[in-house]
Amino acid sequence: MSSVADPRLVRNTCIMAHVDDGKTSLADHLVASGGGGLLNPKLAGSARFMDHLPEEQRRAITMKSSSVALRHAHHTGVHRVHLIDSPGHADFCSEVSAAARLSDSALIVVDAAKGVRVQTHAALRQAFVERLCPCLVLNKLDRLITELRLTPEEAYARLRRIVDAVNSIYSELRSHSYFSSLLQDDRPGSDEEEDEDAFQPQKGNVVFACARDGWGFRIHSFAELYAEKHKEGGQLRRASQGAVGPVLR
Ligand SMILES: Nc1nc2c(ncn2[C@@H]2O[C@H](COP(=O)(O)OP(=O)(O)OP(=O)(O)O)[C@@H](O)[C@H]2O)c(=O)[nH]1
Ligand SMILES: [Mg+2]
Repeated sequence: MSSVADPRLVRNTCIMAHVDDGKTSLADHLVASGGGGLLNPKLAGSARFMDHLPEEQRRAITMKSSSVALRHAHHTGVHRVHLIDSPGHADFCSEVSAAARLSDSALIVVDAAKGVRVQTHAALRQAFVERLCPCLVLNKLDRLITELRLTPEEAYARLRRIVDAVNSIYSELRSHSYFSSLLQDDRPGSDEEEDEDAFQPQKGNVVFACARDGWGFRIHSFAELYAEKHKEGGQLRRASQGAVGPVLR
C-alpha cells in the first residue's frame, strides 16, 4: 500500500522555535533530501524555500506557516511527511498554534549559542498542549566554535544546560497538567515515562545540527559514523550508551 493510501505511513510534523533559531534553514535541508527535486541541495540553507511570500524573502523572516509533502524511506515503509514550517516571531503566534494543531510531532529548534528563550518556552508549551511527539534540535553548533570559541568541555556544558533547561520546562508543564487534572477530579492514567526526562540524547530525541551548513546527528548515528572511520565499533558504541548518554542527560 502506498504511503498516500495508508494513514499509518503519514506524519504531520511542524518546526517551532524562537525567532531566527534556524527553522526555515533546517526545513531547506529536509526539502532538499526528501522533496523529490523540489530544491537543489546546493541551495539548501540559503534559499529559505518555505518562506514563499515575497515579503518573507525581503524581510528574511517567516510570517506565515507553510507546508510541503516529503518522502522518507524508513524500515517500516516509505512515509509521507507533511512538514510545516512556522514563524518564530511572537506577532505571528496564531500561525504557530494552527501548525501545532495540524501536527502529530514537532521539531523544537534551539540556537545553541543563545539557548532557551521566550518563544522556545511557548513552542514547548504548544507541543505539550497539543500532545505532539517532540524532538529537540540543538542548532547552530558551528557558532559555539567559530563565534564563541568554546573549548570542548565548555561546549559540552552549554549543550547540557540547554537540554536540562528544556527538560525542566517540560516537566513543569507535565506537573501543572497533572495537578489541574486532579483538581478537576479527572485523574490521569499512570504513565511510567512521565517521571523521566522528556528529552534524552540516548533516547534519540535530541539532534545536534548546523542547519546553515547542512549537517546534523544524533549520538548513536555519530558513534556509528566515527566507529566506521576508526574501526573501533564495539568500544565506541559502548561509550555512546554508557558514558556520553547519561552524562549528556
Ligand atoms: N551560524 C549559523 N547560522 C544559522 C544556522 N541556521 C540558520 N542560521 C542563520 O540564522 C538566520 C535565521 O535563519 P532562519 O532559518 O531564517 O531562522 P527562522 O527560525 O526560520 O526565523 P523565523 O522564521 O523568522 O523565526 C539566517 O541568517 C541563517 O543563515 C546555523 O546552523 N549556523
Ligand atoms: Mg523561518
